Amino acid sequence: MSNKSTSKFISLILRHHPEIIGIVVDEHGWADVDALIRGVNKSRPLDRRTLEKIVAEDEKQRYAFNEDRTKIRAVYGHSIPVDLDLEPADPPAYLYHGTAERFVPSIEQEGLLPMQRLYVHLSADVKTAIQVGARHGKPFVYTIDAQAMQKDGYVFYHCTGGTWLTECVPPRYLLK
Ligand code: HQG
Repeated sequence: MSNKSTSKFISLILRHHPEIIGIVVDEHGWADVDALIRGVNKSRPLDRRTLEKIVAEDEKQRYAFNEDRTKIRAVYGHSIPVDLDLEPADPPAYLYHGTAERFVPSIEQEGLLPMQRLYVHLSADVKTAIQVGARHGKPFVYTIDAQAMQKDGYVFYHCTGGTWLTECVPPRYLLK
């Protein structure tokens, strides 16, 4: 089993379904590292060293350990209700959101909504946004007037790794 596939499985557990390996995440999204390793081992091999490598080398910095490295959480992407202790941050003038072409009519009407997740996820660069959109079909990238949103009182959060979060993006801030 590749580290990439194990990483996807860990994302699924920490963001959406800790119960599938019989673990819990606390209200801040933290799971016990030993419990995670034990749980993952029911279906695929994972040792501490490999987990450390997956976390350290993840290109989007999807995971974080707590200070004493006994706990781990996903940095973004959750559908389970967790408080990630996010601090509001000043966004760049523009952010990007990659979606699939087929969602465009609905997005034009409603703006960007978090759908199954806690936040709308935005990218700092177009290349990443294209990759995010391509997960859903033929990619379509929106440029978001983040500066105007912030001026109007919308709050942004910056995750390690270049992902930005906000609660919604009304249609008037979507530039083409
Ligand atoms: C779309 C991955 C219709 C939205 C990525 C997206 C990201 C609407 C889909 C992170 C809509 C939800 C999240 C509306 C939004 N009508 N469709 N009003 N508003 N949508 O997977 O942003 O690689 O929940 O455009 O890189 O694709 O796993 O969100 O297409 O950072 O670490 O509804 O997950 O991170 O899809 O992806 P998702 P996303 P990882």
